[in-house]
Amino acid sequence: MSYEYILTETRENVGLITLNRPDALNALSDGLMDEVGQALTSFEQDDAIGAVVITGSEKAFAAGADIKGMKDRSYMDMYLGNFIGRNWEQVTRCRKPVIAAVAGYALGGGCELAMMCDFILAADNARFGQPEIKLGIIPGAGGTQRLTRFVGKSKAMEMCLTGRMMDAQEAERAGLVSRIIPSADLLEEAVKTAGEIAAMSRPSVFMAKTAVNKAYETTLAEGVAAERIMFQSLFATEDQKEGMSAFSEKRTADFKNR
Ligand code: DAK
Repeated sequence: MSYEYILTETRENVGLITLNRPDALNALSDGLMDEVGQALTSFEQDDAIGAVVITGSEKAFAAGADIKGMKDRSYMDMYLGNFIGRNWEQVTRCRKPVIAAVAGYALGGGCELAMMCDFILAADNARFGQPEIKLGIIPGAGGTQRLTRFVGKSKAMEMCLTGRMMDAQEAERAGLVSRIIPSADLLEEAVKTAGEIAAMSRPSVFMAKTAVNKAYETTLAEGVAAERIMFQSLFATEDQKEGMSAFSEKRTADFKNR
């Protein structure tokens, strides 16, 4: 399938989505987000794909939602039309892990999109921010909520109230990104990491993702209880037998996703 605003590609067991509006620093128009949703759905349905990477360009992951597309909208356009609402949560519905590989600007909706992914790998030139306050609005795709959970109230509040950007080092210290990678190696490292995940037993991957996400949605006791049930259920899989046999026999496990 060919798209107008993104590029897609398959690298062995990894699906790669590259945001591709270079003239607008990958500003996230409705059309672009529709295409991201379609691409995610198609990778989700492809059994050969075990994980997905979303990336942008070296200058910008995405500089936010498309300001020029939003500028003249009325309240009723936004509210009744669910403008830039209908297609934004697709990434959070994906069962397969989605990694954000962020170089350059990840601002506003770009930062929010990265935070919707399962984790963020950052190039050393990455810059994260929620500058909506400078436009007379506030974050609208989860920025005030997810950023606060990642970096805590003080830093999130300062960023949302001033629009100040964080560089990659600060983002790593604050827990927003999992690792910093030299810019030139970012995509290769992200695809390699996604490939490693895709080679694991898929039921374990799905359950690990579900269990970690529970930490955001439940009490500690409920999260631990849910984890226990998932842990026990994995002993019903052939892959658990294979994984533990492979360890005992000093060989690499050959998971069948069964
Ligand atoms: N929208 C549209 N065009 C953009 C853009 C954006 N967000 N960001 C950059 N561009 C365009 C510029 O207008 C320029 O186009 P031309 O003028 O050449 O036609 C081109 O990209 C290059 O940008 P600059 O010339 O500005 O490049 P610089 O290197 O000088 O500056 C910059 C880079 C990233 C610092 C600057 O472009 C900038 O400040 N951009 C805006 C950043 C921003 O304010 N982002 C937040 C946007 S509001 C929701 C979902 C999402 C959202 C809300 C609700 N729901 C689901 C309900 C999100 C809202 C937002 O993200």
